Amino acid sequence: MIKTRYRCMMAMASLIIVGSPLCADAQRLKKNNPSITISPNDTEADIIRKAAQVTPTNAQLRWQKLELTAFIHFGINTFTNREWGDGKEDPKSFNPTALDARQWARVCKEAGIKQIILTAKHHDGFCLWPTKTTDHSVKSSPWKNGQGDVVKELAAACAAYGLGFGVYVSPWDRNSPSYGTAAYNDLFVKQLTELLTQYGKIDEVWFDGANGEGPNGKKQVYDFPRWYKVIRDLQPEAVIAVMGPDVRWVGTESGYGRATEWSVVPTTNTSQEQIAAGSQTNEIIKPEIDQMAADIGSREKIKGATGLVWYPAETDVSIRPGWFYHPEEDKQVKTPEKLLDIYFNSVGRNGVLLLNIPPDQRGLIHENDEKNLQEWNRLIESTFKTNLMKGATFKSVNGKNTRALNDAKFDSHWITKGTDTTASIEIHLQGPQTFDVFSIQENITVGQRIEAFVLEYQDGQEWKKITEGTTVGFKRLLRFPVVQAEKLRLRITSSRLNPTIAEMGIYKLVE
Ligand code: FUL
Repeated sequence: MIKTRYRCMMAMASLIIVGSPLCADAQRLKKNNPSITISPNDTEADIIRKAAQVTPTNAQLRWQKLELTAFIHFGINTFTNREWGDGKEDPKSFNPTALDARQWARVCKEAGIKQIILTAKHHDGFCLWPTKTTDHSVKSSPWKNGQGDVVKELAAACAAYGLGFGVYVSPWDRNSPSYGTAAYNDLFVKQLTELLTQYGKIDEVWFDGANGEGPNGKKQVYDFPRWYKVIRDLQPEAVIAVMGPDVRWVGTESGYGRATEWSVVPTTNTSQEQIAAGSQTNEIIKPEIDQMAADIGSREKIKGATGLVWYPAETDVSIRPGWFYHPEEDKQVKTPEKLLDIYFNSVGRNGVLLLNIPPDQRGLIHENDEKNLQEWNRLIESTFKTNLMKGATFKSVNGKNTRALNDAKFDSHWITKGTDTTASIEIHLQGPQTFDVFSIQENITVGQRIEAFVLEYQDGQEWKKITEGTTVGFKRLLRFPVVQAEKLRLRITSSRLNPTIAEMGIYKLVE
């Protein structure tokens, strides 16, 4: 007995980074289980069960709960009216006349956005902070006589408005003479170090994959493992996105995630030995998956994996056609209705929305963007203000803790008893209600499990389908033609392990 416990404790200690379902005690005791190994002896059923027990790290959970985040694309391109600079721009062209980072933070805050990521350096290599690594930065610009620091101003504004703060640092640098050589990786480490040590807490570091040729005609070999380590050492609570191990790109720039969106994905680039070695060397595993594939985590996809990793989707899109501000696009700002559709298809599809709002040449978010964001926020807030399921009575024969279904607490949950992976919950509303939105959330701190569900209403003696879905994850939102009913039934028809529900609700869309 003592021996078994000792073994479990040892397993936990050595597998903190990669996680492993080696023993049940360790499973129960461990808080996070962001990756799991698959052994050659595992059956398909074992793999499915393991997938259902992969859970986010604390940083990933914090990030997922944000739901709405913003990108600020701002830099030399704002002044040259381009999307991609070539690095030959004169720093003197950077000259915002009324830059006010507090306005950016206020507009975002009022739109319900919880975190802002700034393009500290885009592909043109121009740095928005006075870096010691190059003169191609704000310090060579006329803005504030070369004394300004956009990163500092936005970090302070985010802190003042209670928003998270992150940096986009482009690995591709079309200005740096060392790009294409090993020396560039050292320069990049210096730039990262400045950004991660001089501006307080950094919540997200965003790496794009673009990779061109340097002055020597060679493509840069990016030293991502080294860069990840710098970030883990200096800002251990930050998530590293897209070309990083914590957050994946949803695969399009349209703002629309997949209807079936798994946060657990297979690794095949890492052998079991590598994952095991990683636990000793703190190696960071980034799953090499095709982020654009239609299916990334189904039973079919995970059955040949050597490991399983929590790797959730971030859905990025710009409020305008371009990522940077262009005056000719002032009338092409996405409407509140379009933004609402994006909300339902990003946040409502188990993703975090990363909405780009590019400031103009004044250094301000344009009035048109602000207006549409305010109206978008009104639509969301007023729709989700009243949960018409409140006060309902719930009946689920094989479920436990029905009280948790709408106690407005994400960390409590309803779950099936025994080994049941399907369930039926009858919902008796407080009188007939009129609604056209269904919201459901799993408690992802125990894993993502639900694979299929149906929502029905009772019409006389008959149960009629309102809507249905596949994955749930952190949040699934569904819209449908208006229904009036007093009795509903949720049937979970497939799940990888005991399904959980953290919260549930029905709402009426507000116009
Ligand atoms: C892309 C970049 O090339 C775009 O300019 C933009 O920054 C977008 C978010 O990522 O890959």
